[in-house]
Amino acid sequence: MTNPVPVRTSWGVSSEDPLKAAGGVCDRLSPMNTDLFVCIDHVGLAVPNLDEAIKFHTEVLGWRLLHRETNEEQGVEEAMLGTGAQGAENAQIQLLAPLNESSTIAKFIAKNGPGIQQLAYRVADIDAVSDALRAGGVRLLYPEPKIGTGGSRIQFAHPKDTGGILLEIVEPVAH
Ligand code: V0V
Repeated sequence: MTNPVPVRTSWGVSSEDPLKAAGGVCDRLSPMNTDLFVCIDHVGLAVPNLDEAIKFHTEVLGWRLLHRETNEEQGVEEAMLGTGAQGAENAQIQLLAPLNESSTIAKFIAKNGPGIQQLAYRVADIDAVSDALRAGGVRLLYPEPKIGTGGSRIQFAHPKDTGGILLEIVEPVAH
């Protein structure tokens, strides 16, 4: 038997691989532990006025406007912002303004005021991740993914099943 190699973790130094040490717990989680989540794609902010929010993010915070579009189905006018270098896996900020009064963003602002509305994870295969989430008892909002920013495929998990966060999963358009 070989000696265990010390492993540094955020909670200290263990003499054993923490995944092995967790044993049965990791075995049970293994279907979800397959790196299907690529990175944080974006954080979505509900804003009452898109132009004003873009102005604040570009002129005061120094972020760059990368993309702007209207998504009628989702009831939003939106903008994506990134930092200077903006590597492929750097998270973006998504500004979401309501297109009309029945928009989910209008309802969110009426109830909570402007602020963080969603957290979006990028995934490699949205169908596989949707299956895994459903198998884990998470309710998804749509039977099939919808079209999101730039033609991506998007799906949402209900906040009641994710610890109070509206979780979006995004599969970008393949290039
Ligand atoms: C509602 N709740 C939230 C929430 N919205 N909790 C955390 N974050 C949010 N954003 C809570 C709310 O406080 C209630 O809890 C409960 O869920 C039910 O809320 P509700 O107000 O009765 O329900 P609705 O009618 O507002 O619907 C909520 C959902 C809706 C999540 C179903 O917002 C939705 O369909 N969202 C997905 C689509 C979306 O957000 N599109 C805009 C972004 P209590 O009070 O009962 O405890 S479009 C986009 O992201 C694009 C295009 C993209 O990324 O590409």
